[in-house]
Amino acid sequence: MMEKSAISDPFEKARLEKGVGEMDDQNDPVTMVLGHKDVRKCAHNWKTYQSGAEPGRIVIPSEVNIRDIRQIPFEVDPPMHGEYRALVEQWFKRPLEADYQAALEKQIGALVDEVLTKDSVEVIKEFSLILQSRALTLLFNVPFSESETWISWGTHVFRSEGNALDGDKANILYNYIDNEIEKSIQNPGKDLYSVLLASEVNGRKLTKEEVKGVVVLTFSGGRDTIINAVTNSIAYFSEHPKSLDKLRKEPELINFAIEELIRYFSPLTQMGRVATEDTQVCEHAIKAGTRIGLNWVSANRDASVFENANEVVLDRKINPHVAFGFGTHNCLGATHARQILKVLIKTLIKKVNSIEILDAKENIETLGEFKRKVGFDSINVKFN
Ligand code: EMZ
Repeated sequence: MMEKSAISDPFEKARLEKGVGEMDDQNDPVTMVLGHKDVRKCAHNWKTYQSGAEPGRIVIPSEVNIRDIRQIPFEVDPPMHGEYRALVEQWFKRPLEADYQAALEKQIGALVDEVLTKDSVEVIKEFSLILQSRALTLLFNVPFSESETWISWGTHVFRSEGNALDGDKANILYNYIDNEIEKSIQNPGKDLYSVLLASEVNGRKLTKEEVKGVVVLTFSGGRDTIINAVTNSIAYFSEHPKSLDKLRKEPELINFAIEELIRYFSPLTQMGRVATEDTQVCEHAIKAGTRIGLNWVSANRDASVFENANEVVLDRKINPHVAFGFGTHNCLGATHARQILKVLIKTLIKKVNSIEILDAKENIETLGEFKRKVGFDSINVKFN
C-alpha cells in the first residue's frame, strides 16, 4: 500500500516527452515548464518572462479577480525589484539570530508538549496553522498575542475552505494591515511595519501602498506553504520513525534532511510569469502576453538531476532543488522556513517517540490533465 506521506510525481511522462504541460486557469491558460534546466533558464530570464505583470496574474491560480495590490518585491521586475529586495533582505535574515532561534524553540517546544497530551490531533488546524502563525509574530516582531487573530483566518489568506479564491477574505487581511500601518505611523516601534515606514527607496520614503505590498506578501507567501511543509513532515516522520532515529543519532544530517524534505514536498507547485515577447520553450511557442508556469514540483523530480528523485534520501548531499524558486526572485522567507523546520525536527527528536496516523484526507490539486498531491485536507494523528 502506498504510504500516506508519499507524494508521487504526475509530471514525469510529459516532462520526458514534451518538456511542457498545458493547463487552463480561469480562461488564462498556462504553459507549465517541467524540466529542471528549462525551469531555471526561464526563471533566470526575467526580461522575457516578467513578474511585474498585472498584480495577481503570476500566481496560479490567478488572483487578478480578488486583489489589485502589488506584492513587493515578488511582483516587481529588476531593476526596481533589487531596490526593494535590498530593503528587506536583512530583516528576513533575522531567523539566523540566536534569540530568534531561542524564541522559536520555546514556541514549538510548548506546542509539542501540548499535542503530546491529546489523544488525537488534527495536524493542520491544531498544530501547523498555530505553529506558522506564532512563528510569524517573530518575523514581524510583534506581540505573540497577534497570532490569535491570524489563526482565526485559517490556512490561506486568499482562499476559503474548499480552496475557492475569496475576495471577502482578502479584505479581512487588507483591513487588518491598513489598521496596523496606521498604528505604526502613530506609534513607531521595532516591528516590520515601522521599519518599512522608515525606509527609503531611490531617496524617498516608502509609500503606505508599498509597505502594504511587502506586508501582504509576508502574510500570504509563507502561509499554506509552511503549513503544508510542517504537516507533510509530521506525516513523513510518522511513517519513517527510523529517519527520526537517524537524525537523533546524527544531528549533523539535519540540514541535509531539511533540504531534502523541502525538495520532496515542494509546497509551492509553481509560479507564473508573463511573456513579454513571442518566444518558445522546448520548441513550444509562447505568445507575448501569455503565461508560463515555472513548475518547481516537476523540476524537483527531474531524474537527470536527482538520483532516486521519487524517494526521500534524507542525507542527499548534492541537492540543487528549486522549491524556493530560482534566480532573482528566490524566496525571501526561505531563512524563516528553514529555521522552522530545523527547530521542529530538533523538538521532535527531543520530545517525541512516535507519531501514529489515525486518518488522513489528501489534498489534491488539479492542473489540466495532471493531479498533484499537495498535502492533506485533514490528518489526525496521535503523538507519543
Ligand atoms: C502570493 C504567493 C507568493 C500569493 C511565494 O508565493 O503565495 C500565495 O500563497 C499567495 O496566494 O498572493 O503571496
